[in-house]
Amino acid sequence: LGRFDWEDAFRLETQLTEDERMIRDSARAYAQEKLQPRVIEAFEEETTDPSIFREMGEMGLLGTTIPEAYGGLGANYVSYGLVAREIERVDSGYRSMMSVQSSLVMYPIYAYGTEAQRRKYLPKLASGEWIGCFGLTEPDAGSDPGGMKTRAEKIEGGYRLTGSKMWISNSPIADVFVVWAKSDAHDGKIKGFVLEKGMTGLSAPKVANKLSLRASITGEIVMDGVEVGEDALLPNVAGLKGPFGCLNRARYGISWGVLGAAEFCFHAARAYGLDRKQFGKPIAQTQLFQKKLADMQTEIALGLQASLQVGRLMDAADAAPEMISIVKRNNCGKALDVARHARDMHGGNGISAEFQVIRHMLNLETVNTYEGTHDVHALILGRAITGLQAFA
Ligand code: TGC
Ligand code: FAD
Repeated sequence: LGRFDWEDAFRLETQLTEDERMIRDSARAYAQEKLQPRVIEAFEEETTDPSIFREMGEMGLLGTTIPEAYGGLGANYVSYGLVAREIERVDSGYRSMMSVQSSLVMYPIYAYGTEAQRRKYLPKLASGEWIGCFGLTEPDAGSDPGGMKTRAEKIEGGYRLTGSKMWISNSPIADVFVVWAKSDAHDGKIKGFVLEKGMTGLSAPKVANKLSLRASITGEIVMDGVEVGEDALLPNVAGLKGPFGCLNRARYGISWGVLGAAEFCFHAARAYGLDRKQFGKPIAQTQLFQKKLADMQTEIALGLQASLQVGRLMDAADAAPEMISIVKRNNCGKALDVARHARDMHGGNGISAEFQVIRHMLNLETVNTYEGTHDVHALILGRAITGLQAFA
């Protein structure tokens, strides 16, 4: 008979290569030693420490999949997922900072940019010297990014960008802005542009008083006739498939990340239940408590196997976006359930910052919404299942 490890039900460990385990272990050590000690205060004070980007850069955690020639690690997508899981075990906001920089800023510059753009931006983004942000969502275009109003108007030698982006991770502290706009020089198609802090007409005010993801700074991007040269255009993609190509990668990373948060909550609930006694016995010795733990373990184990399979297919350049919708949607929804149950299983202590489960629960509300809401991913899958699109 095989042995059973409650922490690793399907032996994920044995399905990873030595390189993948090494990257995972160094991400875990960094997250536990450097991020865990500051997260409770960062969330409480709603502050983001920009030096985290440099620290992550030093550890090789930014642009994990970008080739070494541009400062990345040249690792595979399974490794990227494992990094996301370790960072989000501490906080979804820290994982957000990492995944925006890696999948939404470095990836489009690498995949759609010129050689000059790659050389100019990627090494400094990989080291964390520069902080990046990704502007797709607008006040009136969230789930429907094709409805964006931001325009790039052709001017001599370049473009003039006008419009505003909303709910943008990292934007108030960003040096590099990847923004998406409808370009009149390209038949009104969506094109990507790389803007830089300090450009005339560009500002990024902070969105304050979030009650979720408080350790990750969020802002707007306001473009009031920002003039850029031809060299700001990402030439090698047009249309929504540009931003979606980035989102595929970030959504996949999130599918691993949220399971890190769920594992934290599962482990915390188990430890609490073994320690806390009511009616003369540990609450972990009651049937209801054990059922909740079993549900948590099951969803986490199944989710990890699914993300691993999608990661292996991504590494073989054979993953379909619908597969990513399944794991993004299901793992986020299940992680949120796990966090809500863990909060309940801690009783009154569950609402205290010190026990951390309520922070994960609050964060996961955002993660369930951004990068395509739970329902929007259901509609993407519904379209694939029926051939009928139900968005509009
Ligand atoms: P649709 O007609 O389906 O597609 C338009 C074009 O895009 C192509 N495409 C894809 N390409 C690559 N990967 C994908 N996943 C793709 N999905 C679609 C498609 O082939 C087509 O190409 P072409 O050449 O024919 O033009 O577009 P639609 O307008 O009907 O889209 C509907 C819908 C709902 C699927 C889509 O708009 C959607 O996914 N909405 C959700 C929006 C979203 O995810 N926003 C995320 C913003 S960024 C963010 O949240 C960052 S948070 C990060 C953090 O802090 O961690
Ligand atoms: P809406 O699209 O208005 O949706 C509201 C509700 O309506 C949802 O329940 C949705 O599922 C539902 N709905 C919408 N359309 C349909 C439909 N056709 N059928 C049925 N139900 C529907 N964006 C970026 O570009 N860059 C970032 O870095 C970024 N970071 C973010 C950070 C945070 C903290 C948050 C909260 C958001 C961030 N976003 C970012 C934006 C995020 O991607 C959007 O919030 C998300 O895509 C949803 O858009 P919306 O908020 O406009 O909601």
